[in-house]
Amino acid sequence: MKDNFYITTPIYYTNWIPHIGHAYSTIIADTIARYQKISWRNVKFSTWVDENSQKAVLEAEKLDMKVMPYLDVMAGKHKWVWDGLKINYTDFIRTTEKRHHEFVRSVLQTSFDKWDIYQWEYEWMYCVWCEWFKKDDDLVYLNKETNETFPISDKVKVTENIIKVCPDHLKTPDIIKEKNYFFKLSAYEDKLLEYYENNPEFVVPSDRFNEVIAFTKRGLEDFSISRETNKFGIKLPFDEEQVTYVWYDALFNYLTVCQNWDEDFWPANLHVVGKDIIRFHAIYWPAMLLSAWYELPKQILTTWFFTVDGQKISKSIWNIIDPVDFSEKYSKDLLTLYLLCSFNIWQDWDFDQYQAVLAYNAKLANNLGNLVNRVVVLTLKLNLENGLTWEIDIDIKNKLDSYINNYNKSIESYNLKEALETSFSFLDDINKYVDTNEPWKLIKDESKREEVINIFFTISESLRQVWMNLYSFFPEKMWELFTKIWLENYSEQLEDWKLEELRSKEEIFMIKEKWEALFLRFELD
Ligand code: ME8
Repeated sequence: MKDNFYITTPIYYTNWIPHIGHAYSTIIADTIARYQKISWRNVKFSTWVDENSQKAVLEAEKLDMKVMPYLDVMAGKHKWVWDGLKINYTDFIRTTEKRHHEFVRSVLQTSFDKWDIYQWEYEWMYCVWCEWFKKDDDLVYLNKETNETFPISDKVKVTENIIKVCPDHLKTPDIIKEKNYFFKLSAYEDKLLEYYENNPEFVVPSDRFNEVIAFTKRGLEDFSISRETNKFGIKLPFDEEQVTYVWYDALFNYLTVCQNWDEDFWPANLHVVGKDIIRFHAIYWPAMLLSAWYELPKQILTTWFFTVDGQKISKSIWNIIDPVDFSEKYSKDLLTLYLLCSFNIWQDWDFDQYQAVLAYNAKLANNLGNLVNRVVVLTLKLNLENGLTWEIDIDIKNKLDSYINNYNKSIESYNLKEALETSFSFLDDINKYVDTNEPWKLIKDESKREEVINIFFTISESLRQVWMNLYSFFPEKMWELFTKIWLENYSEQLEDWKLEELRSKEEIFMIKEKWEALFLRFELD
């Protein structure tokens, strides 16, 4: 009986075409999903677009389009990017879908009936671009003449040229005076702290979790969940003059896709989110779920941010690195390797094409590629007959066992960088083993044939194991490999969740002809 595994990407806004930053979160989720699938789990992997936003309405207006046709185009572009990157999602959902509207309205009603949602009139600053309310402390001063910004703590006098703006968008927030509905987050403080305490791995990496806990302990404020001026969105069931925005509207998407009567995927095993939205996922979201009587997600994996060539990714430069173009220019494997292996998820970093190519050449073209070539050359010279017996080198066998152990630990804890690194470091060991044993010299001596055969099978068994572990990261290339070496139905078997079974097989593979290098080196322009 298979366990269910449910993983999600963030719910992306539609006023962007996904850029390399979005591709980062999605490729992480896709890799984890694939590993879970080949490890005998029934996987649901959802991705989405967050459509009911004021930003989308403004973008459509700018383009002189009606909102819905604009959203259709943008949803299509999102899908096009994920399909272009061969992302294996099982659900793609839009927040404008009817099933989502109905579900959100039912949840809102539940929380309203519990007195967790109440009405209040207030005046506040609001940045449309963040879709978030701002306090004075959240803003910076902007000198319109010099375009310089400086902190609000400077207590400068506001003049025509010096204005208060949102630090991320450099725009003056709107002043909003409205009667809105609020969610009683303050009522959930103790319950949340109790959940954090009982689930010490709820948010990883732990630094972010500590911030979440400290923030909660400082005291939580209720937050607004509806707008009376917006007309585009999900109408509140208890006040049709207002629409809900961002929180109920976006987050409950994670549950809308779990409403099929014949599936049971909730609670989610893993939400993958960026550090910008961790508070909403680790504080607001669980509180809203508790209010509506749902179980809480098991874990949230938080990623940091990257810049491109030192610049913050913004709409004006997003085309510089379009993930589909990039993976067509080089390869999807190069993109995956660079995103997942070069940096820890808990640090900000710069996306540098030069470094991406270097990493690919070193790890896939040289380390793995050369070893594969060596095996090809060796086996063609050996001219192997069927029915051979062989023994794996004991030292390598120990290294292999500890490698598989480490790999499993890393990938089961979603540490993809470590899973890749441990694979490449094991390949280093194998390359060293080949250098030391020099089978190409031994092969000239007929009396050493048995020894060479053992060396060959030691390498090939090691490679077979590494390939299966790399399958979650580079499925197409590994599939190509399995086919070339006559382990033809391997990919199908893996896709049929048979990783463990294949791992324990002692398999002999055949190479019958020389082939082109698997991972071609890229020259740097
Ligand atoms: O925030 N580096 O959507 P969004 C790494 N709809 N990751 C990046 C990145 C970068 N430069 N830029 C974006 C939203 N991301 C809302 C969420 S929840 C109530 C609603 C990734 O389209 C990262 O995962 O702005 C980040 O959290 C997500 O995209 C934000 O996507």
